[in-house]
Amino acid sequence: MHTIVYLSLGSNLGDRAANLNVAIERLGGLGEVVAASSFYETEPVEFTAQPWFLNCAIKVDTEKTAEGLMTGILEIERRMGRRRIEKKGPRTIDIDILLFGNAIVEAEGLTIPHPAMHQRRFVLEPLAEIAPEVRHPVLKRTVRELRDALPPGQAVRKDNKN
Ligand code: PH2
Ligand code: MG
Ligand code: MG
Repeated sequence: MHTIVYLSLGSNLGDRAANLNVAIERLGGLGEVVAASSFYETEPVEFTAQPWFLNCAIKVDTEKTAEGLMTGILEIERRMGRRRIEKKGPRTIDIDILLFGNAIVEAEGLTIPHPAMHQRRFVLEPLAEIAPEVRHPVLKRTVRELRDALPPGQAVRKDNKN
């Protein structure tokens, strides 16, 4: 069975653009990457005392289960030198599953849709570039509607270098 999934990628350590590109290439081993947003310079949120991030969103057509995809993602993060020292702190790469088809998953270590995606401009701005009409299966709002409903704040700028 094929499922269309949307992932959020972020990096704020080392060569951030190279890290995103390597991650996108490796995610091609877990399915077909059918779309990728631009890269965006984004202000850190939640844990703010850290460098700015480069974020993007991608669309993947996968035959894996959500759990199988998560296992593959954790392996890619680990191989790219991700060290979980501080929750939400600086990282070479972070790959989050935003949407997995219309699935609603509440398992230990895996919640889909991503529980904070609708509050984060660094997620919704890149996602709206590639999937404005996709509907959040719990909130029943499109990505564009969720993006437009965000309160002001959380600086996000399209990075024209990438
Ligand atoms: N990721 C977080 C916490 N804060 N801020 C930005 N701008 N971009 C991120 O990817 C990010 C964050 C936790 O994963
Ligand atoms: Mg994250
Ligand atoms: Mg993560």
